[in-house]
Formats: sequence, C-alpha cells, structure tokens
Amino acid sequence: MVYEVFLSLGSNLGLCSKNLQNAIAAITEHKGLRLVRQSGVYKTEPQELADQPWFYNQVILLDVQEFWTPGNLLALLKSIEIRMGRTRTTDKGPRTIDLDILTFGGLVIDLDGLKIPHASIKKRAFVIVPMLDICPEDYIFPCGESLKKLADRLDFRLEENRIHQQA
Ligand code: PH2
Ligand code: MG
Ligand code: MG
Repeated sequence: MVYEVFLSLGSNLGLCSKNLQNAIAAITEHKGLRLVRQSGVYKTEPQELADQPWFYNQVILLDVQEFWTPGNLLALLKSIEIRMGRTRTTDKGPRTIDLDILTFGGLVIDLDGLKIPHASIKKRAFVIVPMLDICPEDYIFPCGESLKKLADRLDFRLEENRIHQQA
C-alpha cells in the first residue's frame, strides 16, 4: 500500500530556489519516499506576516510506503528544516526552509502539532496554484472539496510565476 502525499515547500531566506532543491533531495533520499511530480517554483507575496521578503513556493507529490506514518514523516521534515539552518524566531516569519504536509492519502488528523489536511490550504494561493500544476482539476481533498472550487474562490493574481495575494 502506498499513500499519495502532497507537501508544500517554502523559502524566503538565503538561496531560495537552491533551498527548495536541496530539501527535495533530502526528503527523497529516504527509502519509501518517491518523488512522483513537482510543481513549478512560484515567487509569492508573503501571507499572514506581510513585512518580510517574498517567498519561493513549490508543491510536490510523493508516493509514500505504508511503513511511514504522518508522525514520523513530520519528524523527518522537522529534522531537515533544522539541518538546513532553520531557526524558529518569528512565528510565520522568514525561514530558509519550511516543509509542510498538505495531505497524507485520505487521512484526516486533528492533533495539536499535526493537522491534516493542513489547516490553511484553502486560503493560500501559494499552495493552490502549484497544486494545479500537478493535480487534475477535479482532485478532491479529504474534506470533500475540489481543488478547482478552492482555486475559484481565492482572490489572487498570477503574473508569469509570481503570485500576488493581499495578506
Ligand atoms: N508561509 C508562512 C506564512 N506566509 N507566505 C507565503 N507567500 N509563502 C509561505 O510559504 C508562507 C507565507 C508560514 O508557514
Ligand atoms: Mg508553513
Ligand atoms: Mg511549517
């Protein structure tokens, strides 16, 4: 059994596109984590905390073997973030790399440190637009909503690979 897992990657400190590439390499060197598709890289207007550099964002799809659980995948992602120099200073603030689990198969998890599907997917064009690159439009989230519906509902502007969205 394999799970389809979507991950969101973000960086707005240092060599951002290199950070995204390094993170993908660090994730997929692990047994049982296979890269299936990767979206384009988008330059995105910062959300939530507006006063920080624009982000580079990307979404990837992995095939994940069933010996991985959401909890130990999350632990791996945190260890890669730390290894790549992430320090926790400001909440929602600048970071060398941020690795978030968007969905994990059809699982719905609501724990303090882990919410799947990720709680903010619906309001973030920097997640929805890259997902449109690598999913069919009729992709349905475990919550029952389609990717297309979420995209239609969002207010953003796409200019080449730049996503403008008022924070
Ligand atoms: N991540 C945040 C807060 N705001 N804005 C953009 N554009 N991209 C991000 O990845 C991002 C953000 C917290 O994780
Ligand atoms: Mg995040
Ligand atoms: Mg995070």
